[in-house]
Parts: sequence; C-alpha cells; structure tokens
Amino acid sequence: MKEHLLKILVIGDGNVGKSSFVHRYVNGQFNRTYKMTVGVDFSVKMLHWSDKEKVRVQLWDIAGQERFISMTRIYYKGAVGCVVMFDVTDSSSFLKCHQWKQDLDNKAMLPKGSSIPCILLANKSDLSHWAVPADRIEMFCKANGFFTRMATSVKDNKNIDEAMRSLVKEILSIQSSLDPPLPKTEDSVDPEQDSQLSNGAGQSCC
Ligand SMILES: Nc1nc2c(ncn2[C@@H]2O[C@H](COP(=O)(O)OP(=O)(O)OP(=O)(O)O)[C@@H](O)[C@H]2O)c(=O)[nH]1
Ligand SMILES: [Mg+2]
Repeated sequence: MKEHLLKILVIGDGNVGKSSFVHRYVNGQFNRTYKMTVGVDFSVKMLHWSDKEKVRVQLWDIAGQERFISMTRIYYKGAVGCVVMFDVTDSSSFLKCHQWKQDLDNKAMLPKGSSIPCILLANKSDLSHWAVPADRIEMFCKANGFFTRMATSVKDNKNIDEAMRSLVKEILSIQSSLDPPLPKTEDSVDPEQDSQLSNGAGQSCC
C-alpha cells in the first residue's frame, strides 16, 4: 500500500469560513460561533484512495486576519495544493483572492517551478444575498490559474468532500506526471496491460 502525504493550505480573508471548512471536512461538524484563528491550525484526514493508495491529507488552516499576514507566509513552504476561499456575501473577500493567489505563487511552488494546484471556493452559498455574480467568479478563476472553482456551504455541507476530492485528484495527477517512470525490467508486469491484475485502482473510494 502506497501512502501519500499531502500538505494542503487553506487561505483567504478572515471570517470567510476556512476553519469551519476544515472542521466540517475532518470532523463532520459545523459551529455558528466565530473563533478567529491565531497563526495556523493543523488537521489531518486519512483517505483510502484506492486499493493500492492511501492519502494523508495534512491541512494547514492559515489565519486570514490582516494582523497575522506577515507571520503566516512562512507556512507556505512545502505545500503541494491549496484552497483559496472567499465569502460570497462579502465582495472585498473576493477581491482579496487575487492577492492571496499571487502571494501563494511567489512563496510556494512545485519542484520544477510551476505553481501549486489551487481550487477557488465561494463559501456561504447558503446565504441569499450574494455580492459576487457567478460569471465573475468563473472569469476570475480562469484568469488567475485556478484549476477549478466551486460554490460551497460549510453550514449545509455542500461540496465540501467534493472540493477536497477534486483537489487531491489534481495533486496526485500532477505528482504522477512529475515522477520519473520506473525502469522496466524483462519480467515486470504492467497492470494496465494485464486485465487479470487490473483491479480498478485509481478510482476514488471515499
Ligand atoms: N451561513 C454560513 N456561515 C458560515 C459558513 N461557513 C462558515 N460560516 C460562519 O462564518 C464565521 C467564520 O468562520 P471561520 O471558519 O471561523 O472563518 P475563518 O475563515 O477561519 O476566519 P479566520 O480564522 O479569522 O481566518 C463563523 O461564524 C461560521 O459559523 C457557511 O457556509 N454558511
Ligand atoms: Mg480560522
């Protein structure tokens, strides 16, 4: 069984729902009261990704309040994926995503220098008074190098697992394209070629 350890950052302005997102994803719970993150919080979730692979998702929930910004960027190093989140009812948190993404691209990159895969999450989609139109979110996502975007509601448990699964899938696909191929020996067997050995590995199971 192969185990992947993925350091994933969760960034965005204060009060957008980052800690709530992590808490929902890891513990399946939602809390209405706001408790500001100071510095960074860590959480881990283990995924049984396939018959042959486990993924240890290590989430770094970074404080979004302005006063912590100078100290939190040091935590970006070694990250292989990122969630950038804003609150759909707060247009300034959406505008700030540009800065969050630029900062990320300056401070964290993949071994060959390309930017780390990043998903844009429009959170609090359960609230009716959206301040950012969906077409603007889509344009921003394409123009700023996010591989995709999703509307989430931590409160209603909407698209939480889906967003993380999509990010993990993207990270693993990038990592496998960066890995040097193993040298083939005379008697090595390619499971893709051998239908008797093929067991559907690669499909997500959770
Ligand atoms: N209606 C609604 N409220 C949410 C949602 N997600 C989070 N909240 C609320 O938003 C507030 C802020 O959530 P947090 O998760 O603490 O925000 P944060 O982004 O971690 O903030 P910082 O730690 O300061 O960076 C809390 O009161 C949550 O209950 C959501 O999807 N819908
Ligand atoms: Mg927080």
